[in-house]
Amino acid sequence: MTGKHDASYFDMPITTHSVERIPVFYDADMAKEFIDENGFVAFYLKNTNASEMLHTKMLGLARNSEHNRGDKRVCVNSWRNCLDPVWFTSLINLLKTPLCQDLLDYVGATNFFDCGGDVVFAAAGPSNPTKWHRDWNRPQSMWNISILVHPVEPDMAPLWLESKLNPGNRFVVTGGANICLLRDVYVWHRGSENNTSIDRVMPSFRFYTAKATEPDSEWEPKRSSLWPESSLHNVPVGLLRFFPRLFSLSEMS
Ligand SMILES: O=C(O)CCC(=O)C(=O)O
Ligand SMILES: [Fe+2]
Repeated sequence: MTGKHDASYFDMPITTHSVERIPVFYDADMAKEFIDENGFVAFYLKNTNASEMLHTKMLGLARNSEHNRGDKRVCVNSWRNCLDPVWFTSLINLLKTPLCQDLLDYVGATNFFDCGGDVVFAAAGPSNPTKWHRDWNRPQSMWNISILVHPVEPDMAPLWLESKLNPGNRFVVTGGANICLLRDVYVWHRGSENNTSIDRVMPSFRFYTAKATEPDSEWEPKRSSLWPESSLHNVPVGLLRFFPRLFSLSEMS
């Protein structure tokens, strides 16, 4: 486990009381309680082969991209990914998982934003993402769901998170394939080193709440990456509420 050898471990002026592997929930009430306390929660994706296909797709994408997050680290965030059937199928598969829908409703993150996530190639050392940070300047406005598409061990660049209400409690996102992590991107987190010979692939999907569009919320610079209306098509009716602009279009027609 990361410790004294990792400088970023000491970046925050907070005494660390505990580090534990993130618990994975099946029960909605317990999951919601965990979110209230920590600002994130892990749950299981319905088991399909979507994860396997997404793993291959995302790794291919990252291998053809520049290392834009530091040496051996690639972020592939883009709304365009969802024009690809594999990404799109994975998104639908995620949204069809009842616990996932329930939790997105609970936190009010029912508007799809974009998808991508990071690949941390084998033997990737420290980089900016391995320092403690927040992704947005406002709480409860953007929520990210990351999917473990392969088992992630403690030395395979897992994500670290700090509890919202108990900052001394830290959680490491390790475990088997099909574990999903829902997190408020305002929660403190960091990546870690990959000390294995296996590439860590962690696709993610982002959803925004009404709060995201409030003034001074960094919304304007981010909204340019929103999926354009003209590209929205073939979304199953039950899932339309996650695509508000398409929903208003279909009501008009
Ligand atoms: O993928 C990682 O290990 C860290 C990425 C990160 O900080 C993020 O996705 O916001
Ligand atoms: Fe981040």
